[in-house]
Amino acid sequence: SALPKSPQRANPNILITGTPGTGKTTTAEMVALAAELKKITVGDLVKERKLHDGYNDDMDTYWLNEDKVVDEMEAMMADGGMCIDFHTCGFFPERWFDLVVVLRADTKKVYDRLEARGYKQNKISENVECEIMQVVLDEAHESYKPELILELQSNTVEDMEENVEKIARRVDEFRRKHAQ
Ligand code: DAT
Repeated sequence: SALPKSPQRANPNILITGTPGTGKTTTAEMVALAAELKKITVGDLVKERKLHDGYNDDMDTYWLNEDKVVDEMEAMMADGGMCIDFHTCGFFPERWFDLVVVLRADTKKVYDRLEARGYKQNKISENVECEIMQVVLDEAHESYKPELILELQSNTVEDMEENVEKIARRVDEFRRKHAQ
């Protein structure tokens, strides 16, 4: 099987990453339901528990405090069974994850989804460029072993359904492999 052995947990931890607008939150919700995992949207956690160093008005986003995020999440990740989503992935400890999904979408899809979300023009442009330059995919490859990474297209509802099935199968595979 493609998943490496992590004998310390019976349930896998999954990271769903990608440029904003690629469908992380929606996909993570569906995966959590389909595979009975607990979901954390890291962006919400950052806001709720103030794991940031204030607000960046230019970019309409919080200045992430990576150390605070890792400290806060360490205990949550220890037992496995978590499905988390975030738009950046390089600062998480590699040992946390059994699967790292990088969602990709066409430029126009990213643009339209972020415009519909009411993002400012500079924030839309930055994210569209990030997707074109495959910044998150490169970051994933710098931070995680290749066999952990699954790059998936997320342009249509059919893509999303297929992606959820694919990820749920990997969860099943992991559970079978790590069953006592
Ligand atoms: P993210 O968490 O990556 O920012 P999201 O899950 O909030 O993305 O999705 C942004 C919007 O785009 C939301 O209205 C759902 C829609 N969307 C995402 N992925 C899609 C897909 N594969 N097909 C159709 N719509 C999608």
